[in-house]
Amino acid sequence: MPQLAPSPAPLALDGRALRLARRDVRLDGEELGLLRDANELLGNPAALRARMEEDGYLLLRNLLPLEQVLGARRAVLAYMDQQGQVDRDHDLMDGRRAKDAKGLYLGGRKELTHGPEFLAMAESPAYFDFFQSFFGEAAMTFGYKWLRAVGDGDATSPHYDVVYMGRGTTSRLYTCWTPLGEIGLHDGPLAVLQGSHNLPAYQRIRETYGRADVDRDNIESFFSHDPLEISARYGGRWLTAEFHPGDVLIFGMFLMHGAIRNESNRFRLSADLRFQPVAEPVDERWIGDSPLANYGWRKTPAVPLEVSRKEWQV
Ligand SMILES: O=C(O)CCC(=O)C(=O)O
Repeated sequence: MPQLAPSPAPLALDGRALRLARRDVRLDGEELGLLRDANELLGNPAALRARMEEDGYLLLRNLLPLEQVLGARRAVLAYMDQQGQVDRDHDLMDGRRAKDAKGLYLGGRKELTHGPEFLAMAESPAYFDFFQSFFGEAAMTFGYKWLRAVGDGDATSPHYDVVYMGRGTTSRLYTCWTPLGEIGLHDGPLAVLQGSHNLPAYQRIRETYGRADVDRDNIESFFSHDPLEISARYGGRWLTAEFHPGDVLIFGMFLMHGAIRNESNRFRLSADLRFQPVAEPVDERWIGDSPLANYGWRKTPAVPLEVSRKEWQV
């Protein structure tokens, strides 16, 4: 296990406005609060599982060795630099956007995601050790790796991950959102809606939207573009944090999450990696040497969000 550094000093809930998906939210503890870390529970799998049930997520600071994360960052930026995306008036590792460079989705690009530097991070023994202990049995990860270089103004809208990967186990499959560098509040950190995983008010959403499959149903995939519309109507609280290389945010398939807008001149680099027990059924779209991925989604215009939600009555 890597050495655990103390958690950073808590941020002030100073009421500043952050753009979450398409809406300004106030960091005031009401509209948006702060994630708590679960580092004190490491080594106690029962307590970690209980915390996951309660909060819907585990924020683990310094889970991954720094050199693995920075190695992956270097590899991603070198790849982007070859395509002229990085402003080389600055150090490569700053990850500044070249003039007019846009955000890039780099998931599934095996020449990058299966290169030695990226893979050393994405399949780090630190993940396998953690999940072996958390599951109490052997863990596996998907062959497909999701990788994002988020540009200025980009912000993911709220969704459950199950709509993309719900054909295997859904109760023991976890997303590991992994920052590949410092991600401050204005650099596009992830935000989660605590309570969307277990509050009774979300039951109908879990049973309708939560049973959709983007390849079969060709839905838009996001549940809303307005995070506060969801929390005002169904309850729960949006939470975010500043992230540092080595940190990992782990959550299940039924936790609503999205991202705060990146307002910086640097790319927000992050990977989302998936882990589950080896013994559980697996969604075949994401494994093997050439994963099929989401083969049917958006091949024709997707069913508009409003139409799906009307049908689901949510
Ligand atoms: O990084 C993002 O903006 C979105 C990530 C995400 O949706 C996920 O990790 O499941």
